[in-house]
Amino acid sequence: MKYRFPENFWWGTATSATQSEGHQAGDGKGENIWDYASHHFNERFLGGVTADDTSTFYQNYREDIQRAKDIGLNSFRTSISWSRLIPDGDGEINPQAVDFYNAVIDELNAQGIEPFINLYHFDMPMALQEKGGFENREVVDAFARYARICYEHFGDRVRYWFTFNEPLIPAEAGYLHPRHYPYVTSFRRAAQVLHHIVLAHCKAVAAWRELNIAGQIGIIMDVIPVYPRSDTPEDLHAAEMADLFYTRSINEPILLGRYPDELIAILKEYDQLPVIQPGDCELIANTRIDLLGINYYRPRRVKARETLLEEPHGFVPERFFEEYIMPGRRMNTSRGIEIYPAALYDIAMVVKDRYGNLPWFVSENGIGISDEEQFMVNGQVQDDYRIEFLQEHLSYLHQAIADGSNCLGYHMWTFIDCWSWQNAYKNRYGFYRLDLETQQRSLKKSGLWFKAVIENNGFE
Ligand code: BGP
Repeated sequence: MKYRFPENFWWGTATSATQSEGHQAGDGKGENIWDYASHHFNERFLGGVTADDTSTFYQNYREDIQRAKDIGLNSFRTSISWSRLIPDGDGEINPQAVDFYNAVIDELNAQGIEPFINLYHFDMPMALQEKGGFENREVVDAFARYARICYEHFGDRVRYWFTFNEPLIPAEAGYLHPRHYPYVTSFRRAAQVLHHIVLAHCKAVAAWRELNIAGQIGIIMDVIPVYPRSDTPEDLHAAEMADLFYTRSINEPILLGRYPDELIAILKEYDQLPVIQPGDCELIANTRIDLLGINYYRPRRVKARETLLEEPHGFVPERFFEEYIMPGRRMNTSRGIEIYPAALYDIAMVVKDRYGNLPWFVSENGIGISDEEQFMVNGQVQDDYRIEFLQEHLSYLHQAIADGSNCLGYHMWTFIDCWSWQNAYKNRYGFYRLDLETQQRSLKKSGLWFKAVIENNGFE
């Protein structure tokens, strides 16, 4: 076989609670920012589709886990909904949520599918958002308490825990380039949110270690590797700045135990430093994870700014660089992003060389396509483009492993077409197609292909 993967490689898929559970107001669940925003800022969601009726995993988890088994997945990531478990974020525990997550975890284990459980996937409880969300330092402790409650209830049956999915995004999308509630535009506030997320991660890791749970704890990072337009000093500097603000700013405190000195110096110079209290840096320095997940979707092509950027809302990192679309590159036009599989190799080498060859896995990678029904033949989506996408990315991953990368698995985004943060159901990512009207699931051609990959632990 041309591409054979290591023994016990994790073959799986990823999803999140808000995007798949549905039943958002049911069985005692509290409101989170997506429930709130998709009703009160409905125009920001494609077709006005709310988070209410996502793909009904809450009601159909048993059948869906059977579907996961049917295609041979050996691991499955989802998240716990903070506001389902603790409706106001910091008070009483909802017993129906405990029952639900117990049932999901037990069902996965019974089917021989390893549950990978993430604690925070963009879904701040609304009651805590009203107190400022992660801008408020008290919410850091509320998160640590929530994490501990999860470990206490489910820790005996979950071996792989993750504190956050894409920890930069709630800061960047919520407080700088507004795509997530509370739709704020302020670098300084974004920086404060990010610092508190880093602390929340550290405290959640500490709580897990205190409980002496068998298994591993990690985090899931969104990596957008940066490629300069040319090797002129200006373009190289622009690329360094993009990397500093949007990758190293979060990867280095989490993976190397400190913020980059260059970042702190720039934030001081522009008077944008968040409040960092005594003891914070020590906590960050003393926190280590066991396992890293990396979500990869696209590269970031960067060049030096050709014109001065207007900053009506104050400082933005883009004053130092400009992103551009490189002519002639392959694009996923449904999402407007470049398809660049070779980046997966580059990412693997960064983990190996810069982050101490930490064990890691691809925790999300996939292709979102609109109007997939046009590819339906006899009830099955013929998504050859997805098969090609996966083949190419996996072949670079295979090469990286051959070159010493400590990569343990590959999780595709996503299992069943799911709701998304702004595009709702426009772009479909799943191995299973979801018919929104009937909620019926049907396996796409790529799902069958992936099944064969898992059976053979590789492909030709
Ligand atoms: C990742 C998120 C996922 C998922 C995916 C696809 O960044 O972790 O939750 O949504 O992106 O992106 P989108 O749904 O916006 O196309």
